[in-house]
Amino acid sequence: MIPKTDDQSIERAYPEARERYAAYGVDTDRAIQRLADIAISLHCWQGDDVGGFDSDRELSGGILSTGNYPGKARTADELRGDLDKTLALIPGTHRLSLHAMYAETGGAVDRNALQPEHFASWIDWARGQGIGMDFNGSFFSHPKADEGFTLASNDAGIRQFWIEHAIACRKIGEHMGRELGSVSINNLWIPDGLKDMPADRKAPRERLRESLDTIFAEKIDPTVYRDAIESKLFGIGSESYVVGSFEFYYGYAVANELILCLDAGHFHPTEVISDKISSVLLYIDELLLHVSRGVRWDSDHVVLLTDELRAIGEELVRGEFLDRVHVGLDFFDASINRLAAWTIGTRATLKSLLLALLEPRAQLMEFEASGDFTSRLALLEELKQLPQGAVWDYHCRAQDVPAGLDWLDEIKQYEKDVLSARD
Ligand code: RNT
Ligand code: ZN
Repeated sequence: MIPKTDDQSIERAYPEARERYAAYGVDTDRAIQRLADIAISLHCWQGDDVGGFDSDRELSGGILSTGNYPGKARTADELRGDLDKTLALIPGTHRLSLHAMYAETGGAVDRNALQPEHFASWIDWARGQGIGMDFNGSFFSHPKADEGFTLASNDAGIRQFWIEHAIACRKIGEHMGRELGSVSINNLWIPDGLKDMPADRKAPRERLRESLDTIFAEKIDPTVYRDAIESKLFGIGSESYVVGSFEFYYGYAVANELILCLDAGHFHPTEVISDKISSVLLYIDELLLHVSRGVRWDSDHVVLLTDELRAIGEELVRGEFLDRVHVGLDFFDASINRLAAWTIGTRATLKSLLLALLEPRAQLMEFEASGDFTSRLALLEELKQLPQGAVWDYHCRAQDVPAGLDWLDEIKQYEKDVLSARD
């Protein structure tokens, strides 16, 4: 049985929690106020297993969505309906990260010819929701990506096609930013790489650099639009070599003043992005995160409140980086209810930020500065026992969204009323 929360006990528990935290010098009211201002960019592609609407092709590009849970969105209207429901279950005002392959063209327009008008319904929807939008070029699940190479291809025609796509995406992102009055970040990720040992690691990287130089040649007003580039270590079918590695894009981002995108699943399994944030932000202005959860590999499992997610939240808060780091999500699980996947992952991401905002930072810093590592460790461990759940529930109710697990019933109901009619 899943217990329901009740507003009275949430109201009763909060003042007590506030007092417990106050004893550590932490102001819970301020923490939830700050949390309310953080926008997470929800990825449209959890809603339909990275399918998109511009073709019926299988997902390609070395990423894989597994599972066949019923009720997947089949049209843009269905996906928007699912997002409406999901956004109503998450405290705060967030954003939508849309992939180019979700264009509403009826499949009649190829990716290099996409125009802002093909996203008019999405922009109207976002305006209605009062949210901003981010964008992503789609360099996979397309006949011209079948050889595994796009912007780094040795075929000039293929390269040109994807350069045109990337440029079209920049214009679309700029349009979104202007229309919605909120800076739009356009992230570029390409799958280019090789299954087995390359003889030449250099030439594809030179070609990629040249393609990017062409793509980014035109400057766009940074108050409405920014470019991000996403690195990767390996993919399915690109186990031995990925052209757009971390070093490649970090260097390119520094040299060209672009936003770097760090995906939590794009590094060696014991390597964590939480430790990279404070280093890369010494050399670049802004970061985009793809918050994800790899299980043994870049499996894009639904994000949970793991140690690493908590460490990411801590870094953003402790380093005072919240205004320089854009938090986006990137996971896709087709084995569970897709709205629940979004809800669990986004709520977990927000919880990690709340926990970080509830840290007695001054005290921890003082222990560290005085070399009292014993107290630092003891305090960090004790903090896990404080009534964080009471603060979270209170925040959810104050934001008029379900507390506790109450959202689950709503999703089950939606599954009965809406999703079950889809199969
Ligand atoms: C792939 C990258 C990329 C994609 C999305 C769909 O490994 O993480 O961000 O997941 O663009
Ligand atoms: Zn990603």
